[in-house]
Amino acid sequence: MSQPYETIILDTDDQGIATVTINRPKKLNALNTQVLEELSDVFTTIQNDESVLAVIVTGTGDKAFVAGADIKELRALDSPSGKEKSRKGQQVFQQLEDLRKPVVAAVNGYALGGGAELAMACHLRVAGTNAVFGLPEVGLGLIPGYGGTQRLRHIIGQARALELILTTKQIKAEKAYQWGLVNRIAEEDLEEAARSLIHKILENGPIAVRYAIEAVYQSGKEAGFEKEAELFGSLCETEDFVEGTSAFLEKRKPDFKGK
Ligand code: CO8
Repeated sequence: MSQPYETIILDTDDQGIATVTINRPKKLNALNTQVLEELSDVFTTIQNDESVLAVIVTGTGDKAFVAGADIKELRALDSPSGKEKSRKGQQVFQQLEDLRKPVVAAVNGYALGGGAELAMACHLRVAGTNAVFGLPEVGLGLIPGYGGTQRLRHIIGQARALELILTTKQIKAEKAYQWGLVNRIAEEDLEEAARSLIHKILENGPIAVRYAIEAVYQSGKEAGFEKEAELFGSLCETEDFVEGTSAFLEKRKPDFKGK
């Protein structure tokens, strides 16, 4: 699957892993309106394509994942248009988070502002050794506007989230790993590390993986318990559940069919 986007490269391999590459290397892959529109389209395509089993999000080049929202575009915003742009970006990133296929950010350099927010909207994050995370917005007289105030707090906790947002300090891969912002650091090939994480996930029951993502993202403890029980019950009716438990009892590897 390959689509004619100008600012995105979408490639799907024969194992059903789609790679979404933000492709504006001359501007360090900064997110302008066109990138966001194309991303929205790409995420819809991926959602509707059953042959796509998992997604990697990354940026072109070895310097930046995404260096933020396009500051040149931001400069022209006023109150109504700023709010609208923020809402639009939130929606696009939510489309990504709402994919019920594992989404892994492969962070290949600067992930600043909207770039850090994009990585946070992915389900998991693998950092290259050159990854740098930061939320520079208050230094521009702004705040994170693509969901970052909420997601960062969930991922690393309120105190560390506030420290990053209020000081605008940048952290490298090692610190991001210590703080739980990234799941792994790729000591060698970043793409390979992201793929290996995905392969590990795809060994498991596909419906169970989908439902696990759904349950973890259900907000509110009571609603979360309800969702968990409902999905657990549904899984008990699947062939994968019979296969997974039988394989354990028969001391063999399961052969899941996603049914
Ligand atoms: N926007 C636009 N252009 C950018 C951006 C950006 N975020 N980042 C880099 N560029 C451009 C530069 O202007 C430069 O272009 P040109 O060659 O035409 O002058 C080119 O990319 C290369 O950049 P540098 O020369 O600056 O490269 P350096 O290696 O010297 O520096 C840095 C790399 C440190 C990453 C530096 O480019 C930088 O600090 N970039 C800006 C980072 C930033 O502040 N990002 C946050 C933006 S705000 C944001 O993301 C808000 C999100 C929420 C918005 C919600 C409502 C819309």
